[in-house]
Amino acid sequence: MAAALSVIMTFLVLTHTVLAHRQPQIFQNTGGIRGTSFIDHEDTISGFHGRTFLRDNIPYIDIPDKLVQDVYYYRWTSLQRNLRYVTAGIGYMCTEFVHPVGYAQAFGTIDAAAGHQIDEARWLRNTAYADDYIQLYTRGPADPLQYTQWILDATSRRAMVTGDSEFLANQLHGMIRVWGLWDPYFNSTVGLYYYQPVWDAQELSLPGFVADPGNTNWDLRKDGPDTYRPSHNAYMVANARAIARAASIAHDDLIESNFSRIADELEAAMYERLWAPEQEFFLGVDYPVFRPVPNGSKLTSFLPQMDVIRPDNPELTRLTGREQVGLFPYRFGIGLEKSYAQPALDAMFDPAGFLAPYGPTTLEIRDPWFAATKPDPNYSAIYRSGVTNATAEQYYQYLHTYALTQQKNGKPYVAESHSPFGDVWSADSRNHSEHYDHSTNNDDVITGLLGILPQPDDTLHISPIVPTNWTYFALENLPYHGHLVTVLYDKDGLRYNAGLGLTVYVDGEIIHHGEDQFAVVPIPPPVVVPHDEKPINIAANPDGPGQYPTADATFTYPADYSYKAIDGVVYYDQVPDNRWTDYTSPNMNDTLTVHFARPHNVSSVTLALYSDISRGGSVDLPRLIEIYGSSGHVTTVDSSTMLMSNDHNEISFDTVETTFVAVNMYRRSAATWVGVCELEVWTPPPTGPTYFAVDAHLTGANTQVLFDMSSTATSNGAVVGGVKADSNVAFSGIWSNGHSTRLTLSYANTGNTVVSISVEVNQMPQTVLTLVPSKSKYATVATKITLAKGKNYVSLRGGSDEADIQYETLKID
Ligand SMILES: *[C@@H]1O[C@H](CO)[C@@H](O)[C@H](O)[C@H]1NC(C)=O
Ligand SMILES: *[C@@H]1O[C@H](CO)[C@@H](O)[C@H](O)[C@H]1NC(C)=O
Ligand SMILES: *[C@@H]1O[C@H](CO)[C@@H](O)[C@H](O)[C@H]1NC(C)=O
Ligand SMILES: *[C@@H]1O[C@H](CO)[C@@H](O)[C@H](O)[C@H]1NC(C)=O
Ligand SMILES: *[C@@H]1O[C@H](CO)[C@@H](O)[C@H](O)[C@H]1NC(C)=O
Ligand SMILES: *[C@@H]1O[C@H](CO)[C@@H](O)[C@H](O)[C@H]1NC(C)=O
Ligand SMILES: *[C@@H]1O[C@H](CO)[C@@H](O)[C@H](O)[C@H]1NC(C)=O
Ligand SMILES: *[C@@H]1O[C@H](CO)[C@@H](O)[C@H](O)[C@H]1NC(C)=O
Ligand SMILES: CC(=O)N[C@H]1CO[C@H](CO)[C@@H](O)[C@@H]1O
Repeated sequence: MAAALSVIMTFLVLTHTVLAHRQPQIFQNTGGIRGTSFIDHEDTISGFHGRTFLRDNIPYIDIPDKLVQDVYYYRWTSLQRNLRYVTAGIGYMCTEFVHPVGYAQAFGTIDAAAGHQIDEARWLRNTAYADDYIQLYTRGPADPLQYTQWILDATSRRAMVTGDSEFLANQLHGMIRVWGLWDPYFNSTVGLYYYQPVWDAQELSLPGFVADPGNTNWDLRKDGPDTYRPSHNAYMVANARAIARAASIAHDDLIESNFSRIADELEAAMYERLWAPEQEFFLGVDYPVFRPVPNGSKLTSFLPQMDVIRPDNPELTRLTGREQVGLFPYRFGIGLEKSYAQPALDAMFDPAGFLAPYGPTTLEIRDPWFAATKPDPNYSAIYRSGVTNATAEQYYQYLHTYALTQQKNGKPYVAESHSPFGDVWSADSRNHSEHYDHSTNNDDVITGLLGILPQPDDTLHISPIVPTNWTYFALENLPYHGHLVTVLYDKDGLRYNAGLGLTVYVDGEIIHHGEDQFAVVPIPPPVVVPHDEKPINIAANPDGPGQYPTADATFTYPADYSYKAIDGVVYYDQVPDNRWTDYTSPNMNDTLTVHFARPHNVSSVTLALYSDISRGGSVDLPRLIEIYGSSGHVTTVDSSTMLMSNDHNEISFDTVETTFVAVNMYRRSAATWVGVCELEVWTPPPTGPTYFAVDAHLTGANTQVLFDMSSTATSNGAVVGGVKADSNVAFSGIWSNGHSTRLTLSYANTGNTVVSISVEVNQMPQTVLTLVPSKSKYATVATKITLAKGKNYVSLRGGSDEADIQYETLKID
């Protein structure tokens, strides 16, 4: 491959018609940042749908191993399928299953996967994905206690990729709140955390078999007894260190030293209690006691004392048997000394240990309870510690095995779990497991194989772990500290024509050249996109019909669903399904309409157009599209404009004020129909001081948008009504510089009772608003609140079943 350096703008605009083929405005403020194009940016991704996302977001690679490379590109598409736009204000999250499962928490979140997902998403150019997702945990309603997790650690390490350390510092108090939720599962005598293995995302793991050897209690066998686990405790050490780091950036010495001490003590307890010298491994310890078990996020049921092998375990006897979770601590920097790391490494390469054709296994193969589920290699930490005899070839062997595992029918693929010995997924169900997102892969390629070690200061560290016979590799347009970094290694200089050895570019300029594969290079200070300027999608609805925005269509194929066009999920597969189509419609044109609760100023519509015509289906691009709003016809996109199938098409027009956007699509022929995976309407975010209650996320059996012509807050009289005891009117995306401010609620209370409403800021109750009866008029009530720096969640929780309460606006000034 020979390529000349050409400088490209990151916000690639492909056409100058009304169609701008890009995520709207995302990179508007990165001003002047440029990358390189040694790798063919189109060819590499031509086999995938949703190429605009890939082009705008992913770092490209070029390596001698096609299998690892193909899986790398596939994994960006599987991540994309799992990115869900929740609602304006909240922004993005990441699902573990593309169709959220019943046990998922708020908006389909499952915290077990979040650390992996943040580790992957931190390498996307659009920082909104991970910013929003992190804040859904630190400030929003996502549940960080359902499963064990290392979200705080991932948040801290991510800041070393974005260079946005202020964002990390701003999360400090939210991180401490998340930490504190785990207090009930800490035994201070032992100095460790415990949980059931099933909630450590390891159902059917060794403790369950040891506790139920006779297989008489399936739940116990599947879930396992409470156990002090090396995985969970390592996550907590890493989470505590993340808090200490956030505190250090925030110049809060007390919190920093407190959490450094907490981390050190927890780590010391791990060596003392969980390291088994006789088995040379980190092991779990049973903790069979009476304690509440989580049921979803709620502590509702109690697990009886279990009659296990050790009915009570005062001596803290360790399990016999080495599990894969004993390999996890190294990833978090724990056990990186020869006496701990060498035996772990040896076990990974022992055919009776964890080594398998599609390994590592979850339990040693020699163990009588041997069974296997999810792969999760980490080896780079042990390799780099230099305390063992690990080789780059061994690292590569595991990475290649991992890529070999992520296959189905000869193509990259991920489902829930894989057999260690056969080329078969052991958990993979149709319309459910596809593109399962509960593992790290691309972060391993970037930080492990290709050796980018994120740093807190203005340096770039390159330390690849590649086999000695590799003569080339490239990592191109990697976002790092708000710059685009390209790393080329070309032993003989023939592949990239950019010289022999290692060449490093930052924003299109050569900043380093050397023969060695290793480098530490100073780079310019971070460039951070202001968070409060990121556009929002006002069309997304996380709840389905019953709340605004709503979607309807003049015709919908019975197996499709107009709501799918505004569910925030974008992927173009036939199965799992995610679309509206008018397949079988008798009309030559059909109209898909999204209705907002109140008028908005709108200047574009982005359509993720579905087509399966090249996959044997009958849905094709529209021949012509007309857009209508409240004031009539807005624009027409005719055949002179190239529409892209299975991708985003942004249609821009002069701003109109409207309560709906109607998209009238004409079929190309009598034998083809039209389809939309997602209809997005991106607008600038509200900046206050006034926020409309009808824009908030509403929960409660009766809580909904009503139209009250006596309200003048909006021109269509939209207000929130049905505010009852079970209500939560949750405003998100309220921006603040982080200080005390006045909150004024405009409401009507038509009952005779005084009603108290709890005001929660970022999930913490702060104050109470007293809503005195206001007859049929709207009145205001004010209070002082303290907001955090950046985006805030402000919830008005509660109401009254006796009174009729309506909300107009919240004013923050
Ligand atoms: C350290 O932090 C923990 C967790 O937030 C808190 O409970 C404890 O009081 C703090 N200790 C000190 C000395 O500040
Ligand atoms: C969990 O809670 C739900 C609803 O509160 C209840 O229906 C279910 O039985 C509970 N499950 C367990 C295992 O306690
Ligand atoms: C903590 O662990 C010790 C030692 O196993 C045990 O005796 C004690 O009951 C545990 N404490 C709680 C609160 O469970
Ligand atoms: C590393 O040392 C172990 C003994 O701890 C040995 O079994 C193994 O073969 C060595 N590996 C390599 C790659 O030299
Ligand atoms: C796939 O699952 C979704 C949600 O679970 C369901 O609505 C849809 O009908 C299913 N589709 C197929 C093709 O089975
Ligand atoms: C490196 O050597 C291994 C083992 O001999 C071989 O399988 C592989 O193809 C070689 N790779 C390259 C890029 O030459
Ligand atoms: C088809 O387009 C015409 C012209 O814009 C429009 O009046 C009609 O409502 C459309 N039909 C449907 C079913 O959307
Ligand atoms: C739309 O923009 C106009 C002009 O800036 C402004 O007067 C109007 O209030 C805006 N409408 C809405 C709903 O924000
Ligand atoms: C392969 C893998 O999971 N890599 C991780 C290993 O651990 C280091 C930290 O010690 C992480 O940065 C890597 O992402």
